[in-house]
Amino acid sequence: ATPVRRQDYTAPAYWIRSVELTFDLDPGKTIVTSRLVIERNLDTPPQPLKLQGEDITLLRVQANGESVSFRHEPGLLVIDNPPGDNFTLDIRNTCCPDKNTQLSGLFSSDSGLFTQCEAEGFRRITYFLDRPDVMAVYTVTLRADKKRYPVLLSNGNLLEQGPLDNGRHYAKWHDPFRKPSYLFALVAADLVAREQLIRTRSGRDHLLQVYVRRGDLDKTEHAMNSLIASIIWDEARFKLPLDLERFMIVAVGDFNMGAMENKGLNIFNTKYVLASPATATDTDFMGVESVVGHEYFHNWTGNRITCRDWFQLSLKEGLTVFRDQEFSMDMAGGPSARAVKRIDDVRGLRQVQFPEDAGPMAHPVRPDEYQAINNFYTATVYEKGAEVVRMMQTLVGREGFERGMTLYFQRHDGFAVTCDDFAQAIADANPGSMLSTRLETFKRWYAQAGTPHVEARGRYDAEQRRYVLTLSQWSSPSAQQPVKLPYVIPVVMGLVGPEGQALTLQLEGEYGHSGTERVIVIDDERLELVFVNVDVPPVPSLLRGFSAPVRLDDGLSDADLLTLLRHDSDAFNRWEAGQRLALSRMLAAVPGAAPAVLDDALVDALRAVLRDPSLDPAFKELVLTLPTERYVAEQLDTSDPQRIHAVHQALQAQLAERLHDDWAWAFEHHQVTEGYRPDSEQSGRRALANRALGMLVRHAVATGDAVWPGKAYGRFKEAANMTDRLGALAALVDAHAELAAPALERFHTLFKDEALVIDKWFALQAGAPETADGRVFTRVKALLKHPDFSLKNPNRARSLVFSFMNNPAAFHRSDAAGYALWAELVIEIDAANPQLASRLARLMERWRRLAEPWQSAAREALARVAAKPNLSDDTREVVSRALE
Ligand code: B3K
Ligand code: ZN
Repeated sequence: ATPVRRQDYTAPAYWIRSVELTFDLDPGKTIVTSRLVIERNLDTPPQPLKLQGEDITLLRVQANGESVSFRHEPGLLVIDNPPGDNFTLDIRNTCCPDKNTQLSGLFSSDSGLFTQCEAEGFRRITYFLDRPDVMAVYTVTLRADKKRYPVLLSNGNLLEQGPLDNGRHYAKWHDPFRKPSYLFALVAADLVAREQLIRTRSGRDHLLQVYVRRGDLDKTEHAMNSLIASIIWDEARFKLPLDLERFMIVAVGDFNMGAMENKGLNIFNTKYVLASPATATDTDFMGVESVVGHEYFHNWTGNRITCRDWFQLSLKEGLTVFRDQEFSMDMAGGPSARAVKRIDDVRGLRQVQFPEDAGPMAHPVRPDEYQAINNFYTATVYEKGAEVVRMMQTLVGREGFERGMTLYFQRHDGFAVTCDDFAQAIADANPGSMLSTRLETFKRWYAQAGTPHVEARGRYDAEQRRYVLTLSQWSSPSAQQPVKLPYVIPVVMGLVGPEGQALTLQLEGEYGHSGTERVIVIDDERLELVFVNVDVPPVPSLLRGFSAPVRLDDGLSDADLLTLLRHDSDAFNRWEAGQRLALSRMLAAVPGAAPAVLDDALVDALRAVLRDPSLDPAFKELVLTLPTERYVAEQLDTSDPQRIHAVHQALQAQLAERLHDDWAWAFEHHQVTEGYRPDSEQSGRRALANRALGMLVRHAVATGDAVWPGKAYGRFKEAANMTDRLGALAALVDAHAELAAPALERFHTLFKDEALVIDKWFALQAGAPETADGRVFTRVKALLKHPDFSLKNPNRARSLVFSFMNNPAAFHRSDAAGYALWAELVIEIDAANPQLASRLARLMERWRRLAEPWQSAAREALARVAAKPNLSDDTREVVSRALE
């Protein structure tokens, strides 16, 4: 396929002002009737009307009620001579939900019919100008069998409903807000709803509904609470009210992603709606809260103001991720819980986005070209995009950012705009700020791909009581962008004294500055700062809270890092210091053959954190978690996955052994005995207890002791909630304890009817640490044939296949059997569901970093997939970029 380029954007030749749709719904053949009120865009030269359509069959087309001549081009219905500048177009076509295995457009899932239109799914329903800058008002009539599909939903407000002949019924919906086609949705299914009436600040009443399958109603309370919390939060923080009389969330079991923000009718993967203490973990509860928040926040950032074109995707996604991160932080509570959330987010960013930005799929936050738009729903557009918004907030302050948001809505509400428009609004609301004075430089964050490097070096002059800090930045060139220009990088920093005291930050030439933390801004290749009145040699604590998405080399010694780990007032940097210490041990051990060693200094420091009564359990759990194998691999130019695994395992074993008594203490002292609440306080205790149990069982299995495995089994059996139950099960499975097998069997029997729990059952087994004799791989092969396994359901496919392929030592086998399986599955899945297949394909994109024999074997597997003639554009783009 020829790539689509950002520079080629032109305004649409026609506008569609209103749409009337009628659906005669049937899973085998649905008839769609569409009446479009069309207006020529007089700013463009006269040209044919070209409507997109894909996998649909045209029955009839008329203009102004009369026949009109038309022709087909690939993917298009072309009307060369429309009757004038204003006309109505009537189209009738069919589509087939049952055959729609891509899950884009109108598709069948067990409980009914659902749609997914972002990015280009609407054209799979009917012919349309399927682009986000064409916004219309929709009126939708749904007709379907009443017994099979008792619930008929679309965007907006219900106008009327009633019976029809032959056991059918209908419902008519009207959405008063203009919207692009990607926000259209319908649902026809056998569902029940949890309902809640609320009155918002302005005194308006709203009906909130969460639709699920019969039998799942008891798992909807948390989603409803999260929705209410989101509504309250957006009004309080950004003065953005709910603008709809009715707001619906619908859960569906077959879905390619997490959820979709269709106006007034969010459609969700069941994974992000259903949660009960017995079936969902604390992490699942948090996931529901953040995704419900995310989709709700899109109502303003995405729906009220949408994207001009798909290159601007981060306009809505980066901003909305930022908003959901802020929401989750505010929900989490105090400073420590906020820091835990931030650490989690940064861990994700560095583990997924940084590698993406250094690999063949690297692209700017605002991409310049694509082959398949669905490949650009990436960590760069989402998570790095959110970091760009966060940096804006850091540069203009929280209030300044809120002012900027207000201006953004004043200027652009109801329109389809660009990332430039957003940055301009935030800057204009903050004249004189570093964002406004350096806006063009700042916007390089949108334009340049890759992760910048920042180097920091300090020099202390005891005699002059001065500390000179030099900061410099550089970025590696890439194929598309051989020259990279400097960025605007906000660095939140402090100076920490040897006893841990926070030092006052006074720059040369300043008088009376007394703060101990400030934001310094690097806006060129180099910056030198001179701090005066510094009485002791300081340790710099830079990039606090990870204030910019960069790779920082601060040259700190172990002693410096231990000081930060002990004392830094910034929880993020405290955690980071511990990670850096552990990472350097691993990196030192990887090249050699000698085993990795956890030295006393680090063990003592980790013990001190674990035992510190002033720290939160959730934070302790993060500090005592080693960097992942994947993160270690990313620090190396060439990686040997098996060696990294061996080093990782060796350090884990030492951590288990040397802190044995401390783990036992931690386990005993962090039990939650009161009723289950999925809040940060309780979940922190459960996380630490589970981590401790994992360590204790690991050590016991290694030493042949049966006590802790027995305790874990008992806990697994008696657990009052899924977090504890899965934690105990994971302890047994990860340690390859003998009791793992009976526990897994029991777990399966208990939850055989809970699809989301069975997903966990698969994922746990596929993600366990691999053994020398390849037990995990053998298990995965067997599980692929398990009667409960299916590649058709994306959640299930992800639970087994993606978990396995994200498990480095199990996947990167020296006999290449993991890669052979990868190639086979990518090809098989691609034939049915290209979006899912291309996600799987991407798991191989870092192959050039692998040492031999893995590298050659990976190239061969990629070549095998690339040689397939009928590959989808999605998968083709991924494998060909990987092989370039
Ligand atoms: N906007 C959707 C993602 C659509 C993905 C299409 N391949 C969900 C979200 O980001 O909220
Ligand atoms: Zn989103």
